[in-house]
Amino acid sequence: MEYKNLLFDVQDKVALVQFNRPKALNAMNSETMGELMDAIKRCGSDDGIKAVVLTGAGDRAFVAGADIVEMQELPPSEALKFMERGHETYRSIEILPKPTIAAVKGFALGGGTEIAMSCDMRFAADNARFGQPEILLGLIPGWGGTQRLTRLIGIGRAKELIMGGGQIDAQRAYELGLVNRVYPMDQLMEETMKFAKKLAAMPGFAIKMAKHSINFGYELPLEPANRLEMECCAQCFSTHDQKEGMKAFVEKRKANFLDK
Ligand code: CO8
Repeated sequence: MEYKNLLFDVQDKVALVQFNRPKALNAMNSETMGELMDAIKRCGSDDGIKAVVLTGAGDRAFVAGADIVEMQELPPSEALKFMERGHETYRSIEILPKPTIAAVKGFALGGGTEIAMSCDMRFAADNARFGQPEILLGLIPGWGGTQRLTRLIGIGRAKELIMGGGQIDAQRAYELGLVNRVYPMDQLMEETMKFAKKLAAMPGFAIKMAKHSINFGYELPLEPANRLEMECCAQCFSTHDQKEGMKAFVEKRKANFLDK
């Protein structure tokens, strides 16, 4: 698929997916949503890709939300379809069996904060702005914001942001646990790519099992969640990389992981 609104590049086994609609601050329209879904499928099926970074091209925006111009006249049935496509796409990011990092420069509002929250980690530039301002448009978050934000920062703080419609800066997002790291703008991409390449060099099956156990265990009571963890960990013992990792430790040398 040719992309009109995304840039797609692979560097050292890391896919760099950049939202690129600068005139609309990378607002998410239905065309971009289709391209994003395609890009995520590509990341999942290409064995040469071991980690994914999502970011906005330029410095002004990650994604400034759903495209308000496109959605303003939608009847509820069409709005629902757009929401379902968004949920499907964002969920495909969340459960991609490879690590994902959102590198946020500038505005990540509404659907932009929601995409970032579907990634495993969020690294922010010091100019990043987060928020769920949908209330100011007479609606509520529709791509997972009421749920993922609540799980990430807690119910009271999520209600404050969603009902108040305010924006927070990168430092506040860090304090709330919404972002993992904050960097000066000119260091964000270098540091994010460095960490993504580190993840890409990890034993891929163990990475997949860690993500699976966290994602699917998180909503379970502790007992079955711990059982899921044990089963995921036990499966790692079937891999070359587990044997190699332990052998290398015993032989006091660097492990040579083969991703199998
Ligand atoms: N949609 C469409 N166009 C946008 C959007 C957007 N979300 N955000 C910015 N733009 C456009 C502006 O209209 C403007 O276009 P133009 O130059 O043609 O006038 C251009 O981008 C630059 O924007 P500004 O001039 O406004 O730049 P500022 O620096 O003054 O302000 C802001 C930047 C604060 C980001 C401001 O543009 C803004 O508030 N944008 C809207 C943010 C927002 O409300 N986002 C949430 C949208 S709703 C949502 O995401 C709900 C998802 C639920 C799914 C529902 C599915 C049906």
